[in-house]
Amino acid sequence: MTHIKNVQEVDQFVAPIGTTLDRFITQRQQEFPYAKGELSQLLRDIGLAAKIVNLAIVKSGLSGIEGLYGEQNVHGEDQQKMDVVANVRFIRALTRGEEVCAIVSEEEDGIVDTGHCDAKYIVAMDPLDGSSNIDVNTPIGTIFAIYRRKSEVGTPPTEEDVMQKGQNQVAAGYVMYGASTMLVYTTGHGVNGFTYEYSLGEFILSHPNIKTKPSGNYYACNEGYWNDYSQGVKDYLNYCHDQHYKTRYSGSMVADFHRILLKGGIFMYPSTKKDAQGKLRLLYECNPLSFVMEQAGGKAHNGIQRILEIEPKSLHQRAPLVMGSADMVDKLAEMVQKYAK
Ligand code: P6P
Repeated sequence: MTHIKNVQEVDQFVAPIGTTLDRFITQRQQEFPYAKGELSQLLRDIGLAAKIVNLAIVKSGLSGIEGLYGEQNVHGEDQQKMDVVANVRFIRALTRGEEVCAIVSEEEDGIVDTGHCDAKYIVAMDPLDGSSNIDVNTPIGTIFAIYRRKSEVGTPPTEEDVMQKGQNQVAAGYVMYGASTMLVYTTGHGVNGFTYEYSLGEFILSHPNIKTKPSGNYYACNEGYWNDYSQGVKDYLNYCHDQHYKTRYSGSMVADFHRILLKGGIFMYPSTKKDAQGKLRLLYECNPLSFVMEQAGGKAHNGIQRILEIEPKSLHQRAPLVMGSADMVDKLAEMVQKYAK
């Protein structure tokens, strides 16, 4: 048996490419003895849709795809053209992949039945979060949660299939379309990040086993709503000021979340006088990012309980959200609960 000659010597110009998303998924599938490949294929379908949406985003300034679509979504929010494009791209990729029986999307009023009654999985997604930032070239993102259906395979999907607690997620993650495009996800065994290599058209493992810090000095919160926040939240924000923490709030949650995941810190979208349940949606924004944050050693709370324990009552239900470094989330909870007694 001969060995490749001079591997060390030539490594500097034939350095290994690294692990592609596809190879990583296959390797990890072997850790699930009863896995038959459906979840693996579903993750590949998400990777494919992410590449297609990424292509549209990077050309958006030249293709006229920026700006308003001219309609509102179920939340009464003006849809950007890219919201609609991303929504269609992900629904089409997931439907053609045949591993998903139903989809919940921020851009769809009701449950999307893919017609694949034999599929085991449900996807809840925000196809393009923060899309109003696309015209100013701020990073934006796709957020996704994957659940196993509760109803019998072979039957039409039900509302019970999609209205599940976040702790039931089998996988969750996000795609960040930023300076580089990254896919970050968990299947409940840690968090791994992949960077898109355009020349190969592949996501390559770049951030294995991501762990956030127990504490940090970044806080992400829209202090423009100061007058609407509870006294507990105001006390915590004053604490951040006293600690000389740095505010990093872009109006694009995936970008703010990614910083906190890698560097430590806290993200807050609390309840306000106007919106007692805040703005962010439980099923496809709070739950998936909370799952990722907890898997990276952080915490995610609504001021009273873990986000992942909240029992959903409606498809587009909102939840106040605080997530990030465990010590910082605990400190905020302590300050808020002081007023709850
Ligand atoms: P506000 C984007 O619309 C989004 O859902 C999140 O990405 C972001 O963190 C938040 O809303 C920004 O909301 O009220 O601060 O403009």
